[in-house]
Amino acid sequence: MRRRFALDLYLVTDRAMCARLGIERVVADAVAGGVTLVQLRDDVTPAAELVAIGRRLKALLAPADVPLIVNNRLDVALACGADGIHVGQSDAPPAEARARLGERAILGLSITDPVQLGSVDPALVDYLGVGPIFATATKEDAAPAMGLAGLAAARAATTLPIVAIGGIAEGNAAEVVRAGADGIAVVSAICAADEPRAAAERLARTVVEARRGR
Ligand code: TZP
Repeated sequence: MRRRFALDLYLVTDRAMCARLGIERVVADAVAGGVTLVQLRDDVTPAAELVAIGRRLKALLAPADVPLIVNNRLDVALACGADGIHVGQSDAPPAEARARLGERAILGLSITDPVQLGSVDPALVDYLGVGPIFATATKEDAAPAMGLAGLAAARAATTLPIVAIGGIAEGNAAEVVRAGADGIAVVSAICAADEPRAAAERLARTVVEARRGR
């Protein structure tokens, strides 16, 4: 059986943006504000150091029952006891990630264009990270923004849960949910906020209200 998760407000960490307050403080504050899922995303920190960070985050998230997902790095995910893994189109294939992490793990896959949905096995993958929806300066090699129309096309083409990502902030979160996203994933809107907890509270409220009005 898969571990339970909620995509409502999905925090993706950024090493540089979290440096001011420290990643543990950012994550703890964000969860206190309503974040429902946390992804440790870091392609530069050496594995041993990232495993130690992952273990500390796991311990911090456990009382709130918020799962920890590791981006791309299967070995790190396994070693720190993460609840799941998120892979991109050019990372390890979902079948390999599933085989290595087991049936309980949460497995997310990035979709940068709705045409990629044709090769997704819904029995393997638990949710889709769809984006970038809007332009973002956070990911240097991001694909072109697909806009709300791209998100709506993805929504129409799959029954898998969708978390939208890319350029999402307080001002546009509601329209993203109205276009069919089950939740929103953000980096800068929380990691670079002066007060991550207050930012998370506002975003979480926006998601809930937008879903109610759908
Ligand atoms: N994948 C697609 S866009 C993106 C990732 C990791 C970065 C999103 O960052 P932000 O700051 O929320 O726009």
